[in-house]
Amino acid sequence: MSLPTPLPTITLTNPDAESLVYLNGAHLARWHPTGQNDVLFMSAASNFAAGKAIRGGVPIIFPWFGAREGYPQSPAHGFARTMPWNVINCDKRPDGACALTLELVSSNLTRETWPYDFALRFTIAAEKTLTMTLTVTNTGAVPFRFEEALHTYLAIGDIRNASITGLAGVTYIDKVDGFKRKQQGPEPIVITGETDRVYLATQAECTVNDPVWGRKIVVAKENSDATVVWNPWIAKAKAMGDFGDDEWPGMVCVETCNVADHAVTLEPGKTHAMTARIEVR
Ligand code: TA6
Repeated sequence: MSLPTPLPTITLTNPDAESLVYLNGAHLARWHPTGQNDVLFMSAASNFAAGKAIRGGVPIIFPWFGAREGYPQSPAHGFARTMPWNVINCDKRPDGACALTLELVSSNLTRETWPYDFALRFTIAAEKTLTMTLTVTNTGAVPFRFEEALHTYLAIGDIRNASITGLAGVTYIDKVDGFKRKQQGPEPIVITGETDRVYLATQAECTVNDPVWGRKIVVAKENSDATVVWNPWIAKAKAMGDFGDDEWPGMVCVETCNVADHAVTLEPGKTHAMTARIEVR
């Protein structure tokens, strides 16, 4: 699928994969391992405009997740995904692949919304495996508490035939049932309706089993204590203007994050790094 590029973009190409990153939000929009279907879902109805969220790929969520408590006028999922990031470098790694690093630092604009000083760095190495690391540094003089997520949209053949393993027995917040806390059973997760769950106290690797496309997508992580699983299903898909009414069967979000009970408090001068590692088996 070719993506429109009205915004500044960077294409990463190596023998194992091709990827596309928008500087708007440091948004990895495409990761296409050689010989595979695209692994990241992208809505055909997505916006690609400065200051607007992109509906697919890997939105970077910071410094709050979902609605901002006490600030109804704040945009959902923070401001990092809609701001322009700067390219810091593209390091050739020992294995020959390129690791691209982008940065977003606090400014008068961000301080108007969130009164802290920070530096975010996002590093992507997109080859046979996709490795993404989001690093948060407190560059100010006071501690701050933040939520973060790599809100990864995975492309699958059909959600109605897919299942997700790795979260058996884990407690989750069910956002489509009054934010009640429930416990996941031992069986693989199957999606039969709008599903929006924040799994807590889990560092587990998750596997999306996709029999329609005959593949498994494995999402491993470091320094992340929560995982979100989301599919909008029929009604929510229709309600989203930047998401096709018929696109919900072709995607599932498995999000690597620190949110809710696992928001991070960072002391001045300290750094926190969260990594997601995705591969197709
Ligand atoms: O991560 C799942 C979620 O929080 C859902 O509740 C849904 O709102 C989704 O994110 C998309 O959020 P967005 O702000 O991009 O429309």
